[in-house]
Parts: sequence; C-alpha cells; structure tokens
Amino acid sequence: MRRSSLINCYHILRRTMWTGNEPLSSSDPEMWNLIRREKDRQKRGLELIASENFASLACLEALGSCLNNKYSEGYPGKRYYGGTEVIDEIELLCQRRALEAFRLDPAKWGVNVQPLSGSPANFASYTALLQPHDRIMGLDLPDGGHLTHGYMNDQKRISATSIYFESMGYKLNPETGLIDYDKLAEMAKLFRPRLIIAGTSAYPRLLDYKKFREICDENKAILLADMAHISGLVAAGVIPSPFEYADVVTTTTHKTLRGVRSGLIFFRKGVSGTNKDGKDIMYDYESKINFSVFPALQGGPHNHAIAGVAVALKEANSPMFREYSEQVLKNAKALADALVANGYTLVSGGTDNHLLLLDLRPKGLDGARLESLLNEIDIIANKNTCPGDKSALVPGGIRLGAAALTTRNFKEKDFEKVAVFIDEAIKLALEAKQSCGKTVQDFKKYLKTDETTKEKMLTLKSVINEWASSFPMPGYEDH
Ligand code: DSN
Repeated sequence: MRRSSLINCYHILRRTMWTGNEPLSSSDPEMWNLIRREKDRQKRGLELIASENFASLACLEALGSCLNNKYSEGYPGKRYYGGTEVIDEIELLCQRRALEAFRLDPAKWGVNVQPLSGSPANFASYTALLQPHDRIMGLDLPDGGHLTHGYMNDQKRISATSIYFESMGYKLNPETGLIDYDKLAEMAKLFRPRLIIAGTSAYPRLLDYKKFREICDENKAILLADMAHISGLVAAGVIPSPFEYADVVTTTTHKTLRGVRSGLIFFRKGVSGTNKDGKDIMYDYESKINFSVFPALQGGPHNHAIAGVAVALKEANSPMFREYSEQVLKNAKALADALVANGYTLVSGGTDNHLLLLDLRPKGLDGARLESLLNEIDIIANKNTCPGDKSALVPGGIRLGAAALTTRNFKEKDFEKVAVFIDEAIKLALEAKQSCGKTVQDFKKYLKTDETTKEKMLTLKSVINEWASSFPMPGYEDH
C-alpha cells in the first residue's frame, strides 16, 4: 500500500473512532495544559481583584454540562425550539431561586435570568425603559462608576450608553471620597434624566438608596440599582438592599455572589399606584424588559450558565453564605485598617463593603506601576482612578477586594499579612521608580531586567506562592 493511502486509512479510522468522550487531557493536550497552568496561577497567587471570585465545583459542573448544547430562544412555555421542557424547568427554577435569594415577593417582583452578563443586562434595561437619546445619569467612571453607566470624554462617546442615550455623570466629593448627593440632586434638576443609576464598580462605601429614590421622585426618573459588585452581600443581608427603593435592579452573578458568569434583571410588577380616578396603575416593566432581552438584543439563552446561576443562588440562600459574606466585610476592613495603620491613604478613609481603594498619590506612586509589580509577585489587583485623577491608564490608585480570598478561607489575620506583602511591594516599586526612566514602560522594563529588583521580587513571590498554595481552593482543587 502506498504511504498516502495508509495515511488516508488512518484518518478515516480516527474519524470513525471519534466518540466525543475523550477527556480534554488526551483530545487537546495543548488546551488542557493552558487550563492547568491557569489553575496553578489562581491557586499560588493572592487574588485581590474586587470583581472576581471562585465558583464552587457544583456551579462549574452545571456550567460544563450538556445544557451548553440546547437552543431555547423565547421564555418558559413560549419557545421557538422543540425539546425545551427540561430547559423550561431550569429557567423557572433559576427565577424562583433568584427571588428567594433576595427575599422578594413574586407578586411584586419578577426577574429575567437570560442576560449574558452585567453589561448586556444594563443595556437591555435601558433599551426596555427608555427611548433613544433619553437622558441617563450614573456615577462617572473615573469616580467609581461602570462603563455601562455612561462614559464619554472630551473626544469621544465611549460607552454605548452614551452613544445611544444622553448620559451625564455625577461625581464624588473629592474631599471626602463620598458620592456628592447634593450636587447630584442639583444636576438632576437641570438635566432632567429619565433614569438614574445607583451602582458602582469601585466605591468602598454603602449607597444611600433612599436619597437616590427622593432625587428620582423629584425628577420623575426611574431608579435602576446596579448591584453587580455587592449582590452577594445583599443576598446575605449583611449590607442594605436596593430592593426597597429601586424600580429595576441589575446584577452580575459572579462577583460577591460567587456564581458562574451571567446577568440578572429584577423588575417591579403589580400595582404601581392609583390614578386620579382611583384606578390601579400597573407596572409595565415585565413585558418591556423581557422583550428587550429577547428578541430585541439577544438570541438563545446560555442555559448552562442559567443552571450555574441557579446553583449559586441556592448556595447564596444558606446560612453558610451569610457567614462567608460577614467574613468578606471583616476581611476587607482588616486589610483597610492594616494599610491605614501603616501610613497609607484610602479613598473615603476606609470601607463598608468588600473593596477598598488605595490612593498611592501621597506616596509618589501610581496604580499602573504598582499593579505591574504586584503581578510579578503573584498578587493580582487592578489599577484604578482616584477622585481627581486625569488618566485611566496611569491612575493614582489600586482597587483591592476581599471576596475571592475569603472564599479560600482567609481570615482577618491573613489579610493583615496581605497588607504586609503590599507594603513591601510598594517599597520595592518606589525604589524601582527612582532608578528607572520616566514612563510606565521604562518601569516595567526595569522590573524585567534589573537583577537586584528581580531577586527581591522572586524572594517575595516564593513566600507568597508557598503561603497562598496552603489555602483550600474550592471549585477544582482535586479536578
Ligand atoms: N469588570 C468589572 C469590574 O472589575 O468591576 C465590572 O464589570
């Protein structure tokens, strides 16, 4: 037989032998190895990104299940595909658990569990409730808001929220680092927004939802609470809930809520008030929001993610999750206190939630340089603007969150130790900054090339790796 025929036979044989049941390690060793490396990175490092967490094995099992295979455009009982009877049950279970986790009366609140994540959930809400070019106010991105709350600079409308709607940011008081509600009220009177967002991405304090409600009522605006960062803390009941005051509440499901990556939109339903003839006025959010998610903006729901969210919501509705969330608050505070005791400045002076913002400007440092040095020693955090910052690429601060490491069983004393590592990293960064060129690129190059700095970083990294690896890793430790 000729060599080419032999090769053909081999390929035909391989094709006919394909069962689709080979494990990743043998069917795609290249990808398996990359995932193995990522697991190792997550376990040996100190994960301080405030929006990240480690989902449970149960969540990841649902996410990696056969539910990935199913199309089910539409809603339970009203689908555009056959074979959706189990999918319907899964979506209804997720809806029920979402309402239970946040202690909501199903007569007064409904939920759409299909948004693919937080940004699509927000955009679907605006599309449902507003007309193009209606006005929106949200916390400005450099002050701790989120891109989807509307962001534009001098040259460009950056967020789609600002492209398709007219957005205006409200700000923090630069002295206190707290939301300036008086200014917000004043600006809202002039701008007359149709919708105000009470939500944050990098704000270490609690929101005054009552005040937001008053400002919305004065302006006949809808109050949308984006609780993405804090939804786990809200579900656990350890911080105030937006549901008392908001009309619509959006969230991601993978931050403090510790689920798989997805999004939820909660909306009020039932009677919203009475008209002048004494007749009931009903909320119309449900049909508008459901239509906006599908068919207006999305196609088939990610059923595997919806199942993973349902699993996470069951976990969130347990006494264990409450204990976890209380510990998140204690740990964030322990980290904040330890940094302040060491002479560091925090935006607003501390924290009431899962995150804090370390202002490096008084030390003559910035978030970009510190982020890159921390990365070298396996402390993972992100640079962040502080009030008054001009550049998002070289901002003055670093955002630190406690949710992920608390999942790994870190306690207050462990976070005090994390503060010591951060302090050592800052000292190293200051030394390096003095010895290299002016730009962040120069700084990064210096970290890669200066032998003394490299050695110091390596020593620190080894200690961190050994220590971090000694903590449990939920989700995949033995898998
Ligand atoms: N990227 C998320 C965060 O880090 O806050 C928000 O979407």
